[in-house]
Amino acid sequence: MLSFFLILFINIVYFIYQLLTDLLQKYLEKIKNVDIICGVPYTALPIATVLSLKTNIPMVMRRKEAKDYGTKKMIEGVFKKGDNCLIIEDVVTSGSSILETVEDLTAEGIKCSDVVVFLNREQGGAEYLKHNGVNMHSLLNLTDLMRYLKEEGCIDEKTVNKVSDYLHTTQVDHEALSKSLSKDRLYLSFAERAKIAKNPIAAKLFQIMATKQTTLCLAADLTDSTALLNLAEQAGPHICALKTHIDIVDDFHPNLIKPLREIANRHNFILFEDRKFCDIGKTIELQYSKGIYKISTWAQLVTAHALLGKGVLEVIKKSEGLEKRGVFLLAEASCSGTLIDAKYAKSTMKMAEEYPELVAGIVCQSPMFLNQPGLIQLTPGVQIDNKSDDVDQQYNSPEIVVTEKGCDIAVVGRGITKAADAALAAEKYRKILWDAYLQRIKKNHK
Ligand code: 6AU
Repeated sequence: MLSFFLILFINIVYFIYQLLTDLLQKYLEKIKNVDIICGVPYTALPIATVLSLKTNIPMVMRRKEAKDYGTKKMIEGVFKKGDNCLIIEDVVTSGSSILETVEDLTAEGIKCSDVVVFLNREQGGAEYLKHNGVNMHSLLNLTDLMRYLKEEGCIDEKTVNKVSDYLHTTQVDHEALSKSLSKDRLYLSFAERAKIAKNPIAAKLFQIMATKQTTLCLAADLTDSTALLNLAEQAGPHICALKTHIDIVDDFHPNLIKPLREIANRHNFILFEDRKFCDIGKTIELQYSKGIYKISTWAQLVTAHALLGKGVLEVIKKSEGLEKRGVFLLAEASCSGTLIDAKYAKSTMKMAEEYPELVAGIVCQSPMFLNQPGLIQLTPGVQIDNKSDDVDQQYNSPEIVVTEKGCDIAVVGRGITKAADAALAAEKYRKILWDAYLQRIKKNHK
């Protein structure tokens, strides 16, 4: 007897899923170029699974938490960067779960412009999604559902009115939602973000970016000090920061710092030493302020790894040197084969949030943080002509990093240092990056 009811139950569930996925399939015909589908975890997962089996369109799965073993990926499945993903959801109220899914998919380079939902509760979710660039298609909305149920005699007029009153009084607060959108750093201007930044160098950088109209950080990876000074002079008018690896300069002498600072002051850019500190606090303290480089006395910005914990930020905060300083924590790398995973990136982000006065931003490859407009996303691995170098570096174009990867400041090295005319190349990168930024913020200022 028990097995009879079990089989009956499974058949009913199967029948319902078949029915729902038949309806969904109709929508797939309307929405062009769907490469993959993804159900919003967890209720929509089985629906997306049945739809995937039926249509032969591959499915990816979003985890709510990264695993703490194995691959630790947030998105599981087979996909390519640039794939168009159709999102599936059962019921929509505010749309925020859908946007969380969109955020994780976008971080993997997957495009998400459409979502199909079974039931729209008509409480403002569709408008909120639209505002965030996602079109919502619903099979049914609550008003129609009430009407059908009443026509079939399942509910009376009183219940319909009750539901309708409820919907009117529980609309999603659009003002609060648009305020939260306006906090999204991708749509705020640098001038606005300068006022929000808690780290003084980040605030200064935002001001420089806004006034010089540049989001270009030059990676001046040269080994000769005269060539380094010449490059700083030529590119100076086009950049907001000059990033050095000071320990690669063959003929380094402390006397190099004075003219370098003079050029930086004259052209109004920040000196940034990409030291990528990663050691116990005491050692970093020495590496930061002692030795021949005395980084703390001239570099307003430095990079650091979060791998060994908070010690790095504690000592950079307290060491002797310049009064105002900032740190960029590295949360994602541009090279192939990196061991950094999503969980590590999230932990790095958490560490950054604990030191708002010190951390100027995050070195990363995707829009990891959206609601912290005071932080800067620094993205290396940017070049127009190449997709990779002959070792492990991977490049994206300047437009893509700004419009799709969430980059605020782009780091360009060999794209400029190897060009026949460094000043011309720097101006070319500056313009492309700036135009892409203007396009991006337009969304919020329409
Ligand atoms: O444009 P390139 O490839 O000539 O130079 C890229 C610069 C180099 C790297 O040390 C640095 O960016 N970099 C970083 C940074 C800035 O920390 C992180 C990363 O993931 N990839 C990367 O290339 O100076």
